[in-house]
Amino acid sequence: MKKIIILTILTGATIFACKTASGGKNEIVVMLQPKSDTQVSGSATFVEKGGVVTFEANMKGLTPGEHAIHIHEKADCSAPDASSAGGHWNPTFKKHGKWGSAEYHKGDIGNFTADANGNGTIKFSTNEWCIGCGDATKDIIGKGLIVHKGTDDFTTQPTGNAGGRVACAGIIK
Ligand SMILES: [Cu+2]
Ligand SMILES: [Zn+2]
Repeated sequence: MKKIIILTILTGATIFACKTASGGKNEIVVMLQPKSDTQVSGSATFVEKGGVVTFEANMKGLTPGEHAIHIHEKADCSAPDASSAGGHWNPTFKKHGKWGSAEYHKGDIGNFTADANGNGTIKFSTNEWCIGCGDATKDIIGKGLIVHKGTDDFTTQPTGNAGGRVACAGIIK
């Protein structure tokens, strides 16, 4: 019995070592669920490599045109209007704005365009996020990904006046 337990521990340690050795790549995939009586759905992938997180989202069921997408404070998508996800994720206590400008929230990804068929995609990379590093100013785990009905004007505080929440995903492993 004792031998079996030791073997299990050793095997677990080996698996962990292999995972760490494979270039330190860290990945999470989340599914966007429709909110506010819409048909918006999709998936998003976050991949961390070499201190940079690359985010890509693919969505369908949108109204054609520009839509805002942000990371919000909580991974809670339970409310029909996704209000349960809270406000924009803002661990550094900045004003809402356009990413890369003087002030912006860590969740201010920005806008993307949905085509005439309602399909949209966005890709974004940053070294200001991490996946599970535990640094509260960088860690996206436990936050919520929100797609909006409208466009972020990058000016209105603290929301960008992006309108209702049409899709939501909890960023949880
Ligand atoms: Cu938002
Ligand atoms: Zn914001």
